[in-house]
Amino acid sequence: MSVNLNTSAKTAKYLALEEQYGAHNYHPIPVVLEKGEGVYLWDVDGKKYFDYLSGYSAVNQGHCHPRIMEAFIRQAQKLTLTSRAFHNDLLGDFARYITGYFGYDKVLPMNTGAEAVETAIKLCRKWAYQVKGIESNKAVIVVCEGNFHGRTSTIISFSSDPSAKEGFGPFTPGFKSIPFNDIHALAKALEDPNVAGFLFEPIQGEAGVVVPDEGYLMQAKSLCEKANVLFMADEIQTGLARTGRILACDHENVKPDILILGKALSGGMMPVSVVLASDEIMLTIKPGEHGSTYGGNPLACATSMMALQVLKDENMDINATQMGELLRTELAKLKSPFIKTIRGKGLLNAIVIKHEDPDAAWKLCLELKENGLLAKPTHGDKIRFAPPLVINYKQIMESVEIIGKSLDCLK
Ligand code: IF1
Repeated sequence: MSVNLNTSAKTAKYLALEEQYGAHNYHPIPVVLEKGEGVYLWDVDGKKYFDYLSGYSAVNQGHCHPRIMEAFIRQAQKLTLTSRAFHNDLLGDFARYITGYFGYDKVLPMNTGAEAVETAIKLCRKWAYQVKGIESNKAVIVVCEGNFHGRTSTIISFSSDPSAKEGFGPFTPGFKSIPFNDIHALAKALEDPNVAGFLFEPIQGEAGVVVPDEGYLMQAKSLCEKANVLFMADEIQTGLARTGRILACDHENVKPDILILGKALSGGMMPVSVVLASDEIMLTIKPGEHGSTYGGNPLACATSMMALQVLKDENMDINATQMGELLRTELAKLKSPFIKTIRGKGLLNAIVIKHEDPDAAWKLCLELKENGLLAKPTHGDKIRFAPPLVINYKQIMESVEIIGKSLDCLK
């Protein structure tokens, strides 16, 4: 098996700077990007690539979408941040727009996905004590093994991935972990009267795009309703048309009690996240009990309203469904001995590599880079294929040709 490691002198210069002055908290594919447009990225040497990661699904609308960029630039020249010490002329419109878009009473705006997950955890606990009547500090939130909800100390407290939590203790109590896609395990966990919420990803992204059985979400929602437990969907990665519906929960017509969004909420322009819920839940948090400096800033409001609008205007959910089916079908046609599994929904897909070399997925990604397609392995043998939702038939076919050619490096 040949491994392509050649990088240009220009690229090497950038890599050296990061190595010298940046924390070593990532191991990126050795490519230095300087331009993005739609499904394409260009590196500092002018080489063009298909983006098959989409900023971990933060760029669903395509890089530098013209309408989102225009809204971002227009607002950036006017007013970017007031803090919540004062009102601004966009937060009210944004709140009305996004609550109407998803069908909730209220929105609490934050910035990163992890902050929105933390907000959802705090809301769930407040609701548990004030509304459900659980004894103070006794609330339990059920989570799933294989989850990824962010990198804060509380969130990694309930991670099942040793590399995410090793050496970061002590951990936050109040979480119970159960196997994902196991409805009996959930039913058993909900027998505990102190359970306040069930936090889940409708499809587990970092775990390697693990799609639950048909009906799992519907049954889970029903069990939570019967147990008076909040059904809390982390749609930070699966939401916003990525899986072929505006929300992955829409595939089973289940409505979360708490909906958590981030990433593509700004079309990749800036960190914007939200938590959506009913008045009964949202109003348990009183003035001064939660917030953030940038949460609900006017630039975020203007940008995300447009980012949401273009999803609908350009039917990106329908395109994700059609192009996702095409991608999985064409990958299967390769009949590669090195692909064990092809799985996904919409344009959130992954292949599982079959090879005796534990680094095969990484080496394949290096070859893909050489051939003009950027992707990255997750958990060793899985490679996520998640291009922007604006990808078209011709681009999918060209991508599959690159993937087919690159697989030869594993011979
Ligand atoms: C990294 C992947 C990881 C998320 C879900 C919350 C967050 C994420 C379902 C937190 C963030 C990012 C984080 C990034 C890599 C990527 C990721 F699954 F998308 F591939 F890590 F698992 N809920 N996912 O996926 O949102 O605070 O990052 O805005 O940390 O390496 P954030």
